[in-house]
Amino acid sequence: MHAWPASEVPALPGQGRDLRIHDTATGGLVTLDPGPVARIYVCGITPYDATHMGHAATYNAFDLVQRVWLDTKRQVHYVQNVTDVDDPLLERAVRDGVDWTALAEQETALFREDMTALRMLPPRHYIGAVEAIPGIVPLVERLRDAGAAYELEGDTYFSVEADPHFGGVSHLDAATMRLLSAERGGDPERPGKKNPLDPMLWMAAREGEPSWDGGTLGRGRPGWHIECVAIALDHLGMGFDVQGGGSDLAFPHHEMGASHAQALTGEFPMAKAYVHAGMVGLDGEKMSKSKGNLVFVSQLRREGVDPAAIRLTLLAHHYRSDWEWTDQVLQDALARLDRWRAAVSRPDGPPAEAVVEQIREALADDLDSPAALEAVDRWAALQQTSGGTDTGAPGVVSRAVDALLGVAL
Ligand code: 5CA
Ligand code: ZN
Repeated sequence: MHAWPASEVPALPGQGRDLRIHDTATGGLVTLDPGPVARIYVCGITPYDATHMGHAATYNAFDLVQRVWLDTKRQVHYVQNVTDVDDPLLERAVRDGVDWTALAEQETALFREDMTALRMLPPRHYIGAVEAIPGIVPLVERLRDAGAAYELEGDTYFSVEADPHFGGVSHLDAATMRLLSAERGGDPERPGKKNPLDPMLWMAAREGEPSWDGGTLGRGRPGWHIECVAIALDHLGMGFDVQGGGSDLAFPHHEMGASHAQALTGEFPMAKAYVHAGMVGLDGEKMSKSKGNLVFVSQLRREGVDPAAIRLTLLAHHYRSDWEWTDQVLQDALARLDRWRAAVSRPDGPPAEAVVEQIREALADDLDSPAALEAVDRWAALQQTSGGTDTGAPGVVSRAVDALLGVAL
């Protein structure tokens, strides 16, 4: 699958900083030490509806990770998937009487447009679940042959007991895991499973649903967690730097994925840091496609809202906090964008070095984007009240805001 075009990332004077970030698995901040090529896997969308502000906020967080690494002159090897076959997508297609492949293609195309408009840097590899199937089947066969998977009425399940580190990403108790598993695509109530939490690796073909050749597994389609593991291992290998997603992916998705990978390779851990973004809500509830309480990026763009203001709204919230989308947060961002644009549209101004360093410092400190915005606010306020004589300073600030925050002034 193709990704979307990259906006240019201006080079900045001075030195980038190494990223310290919160890792769900250890429950604390870790300073990442990637080699010259940093490796990151970010879980992509299930394309049955348009990109909403929750998705955008999560992708914004991982875009910042990329930008901090690029600023340290590293290359970034970024992989993202598209869950282009799964229950919610098939259910929506049936509900709306449309072809599921057409729905997936249409929503993926819209996602690319939204990401481009928001200046999110594209992944190097953008891989659909369907195109990953030939790589998924042998992994499931290997797990089964190693005794880490078993068959139940034609379906193949992963045995969570196969991974001694199971539970090490989310650290949840069994009752909570069971509850979340039922809410998030699992089937803990199904009789005959070895452990109620065991997730499906390969689902035997169902009447009226698409299916693919599964070798010795029989025709069927892949489970959700093995999809991301197959794509991540294929393009990044074990021990990559960050696996990212929203906090609703910590369990079961990232927990199960880590277990699949660890059982497959005998290595630990799959990712050096598991990074999770907070949930964006609307009217007191998590924004979600299934609840339908959504503010879409594409809708705001159609209404003529500057994508830079949408991006500033996301940046005004710390990525780990849960927050509410309101008209006010967007209005605040629009006003900030006006102030910043006015401040950089002069030939000279207050010195820019300090503000560049403050943005760098804030982002390197667990992606503290609100602190980064405040640093630019202070510079813009100074420009407005007393100005300055540094020729070219506005250009430097403008390039820093672009390179580190993805906002074009
Ligand atoms: N395809 C899978 C991941 S492999 C999936 O979860 N797709 S999704 O479309 O449901 O979500 C895409 C990303 O957006 C995930 O990282 C998810 O955690 C995040 N996300 C979904 N809803 C919200 C929300 N309300 N706030 C913040 N992030 C969200
Ligand atoms: Zn995923």
